Amino acid sequence: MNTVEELLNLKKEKDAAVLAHYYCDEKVQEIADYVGDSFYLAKLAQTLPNKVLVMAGVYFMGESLKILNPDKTILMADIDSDCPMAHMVTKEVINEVRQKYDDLAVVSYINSTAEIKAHSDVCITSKNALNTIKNIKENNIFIIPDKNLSNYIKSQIKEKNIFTHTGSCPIHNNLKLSELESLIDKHPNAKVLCHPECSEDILKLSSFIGSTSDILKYVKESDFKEFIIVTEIGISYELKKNNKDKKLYFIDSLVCPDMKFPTVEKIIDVLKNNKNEVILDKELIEKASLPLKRMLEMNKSV
Ligand code: CIZ
Ligand code: SF4
Repeated sequence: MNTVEELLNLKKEKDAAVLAHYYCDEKVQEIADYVGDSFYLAKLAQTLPNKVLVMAGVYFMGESLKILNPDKTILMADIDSDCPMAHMVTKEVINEVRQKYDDLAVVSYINSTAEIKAHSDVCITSKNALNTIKNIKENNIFIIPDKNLSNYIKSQIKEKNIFTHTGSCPIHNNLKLSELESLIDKHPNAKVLCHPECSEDILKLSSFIGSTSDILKYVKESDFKEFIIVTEIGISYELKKNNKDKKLYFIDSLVCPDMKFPTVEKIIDVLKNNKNEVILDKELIEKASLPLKRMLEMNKSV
């Protein structure tokens, strides 16, 4: 039996589906039942009939699946896949800010731990951040943990008092301006599409700023033929698959090691042995589900 057959049999036997993020290795994206960003996957999971979901992505994504689907078994393809940014803010910081403002909404980027979500009012992803924040009734908005995403939102929404935390994605934030500039020099006609986790210097050079799925949509629908893609390199799999007539240039250094931990072999092993289950306390699930559900409710049409 080959790997694909073995996986198919296991999925049938366990009533399981495999969900993968766009940043995963292409072999994983190839065998996954569903591939997407964290917003899409979180929404989708609620509609899936399967008892077991294997998450090929980082830990906060598995947590979000569990929080929104407490009756399902969520297995991490690799239990060590974690997003460093998710741990860059503490509940003490949130509590301090809450004491300073009455009219405050604490908005946590989905790249945060379940505990931080439980202390937040609403979650955002890079896909729905602008729509969500525009529709929040509070005037003071504390966005955690990503300073780059927050500063970008701040530049787009002037009517709110938005303040930011200090966290950032070590991959997107560390991209050197010179690396992007040299790619632009080589391909001066290319549109530059950037993820909002990039630093302000990088975003200044962009023709478009958006989430992974926004970037995918932009390239597919655009009449332009050349694009420089400034986000994690794993997105190249989906982009190349759908845009054979277009020239796409990627940034070699934009690699998230944790997103590459899941492999097809690990997914098989996890399913066979019921390994790496995401277990969360019932009270934590209840509290953390509120901001996630609020996000979904506020973005029904997005
Ligand atoms: O929200 C996600 O899935 C992440 C981490 C990035 C994006 O822009 O899709
Ligand atoms: Fe976290 Fe950055 Fe990796 Fe995304 S690319 S999972 S934000 S470390």
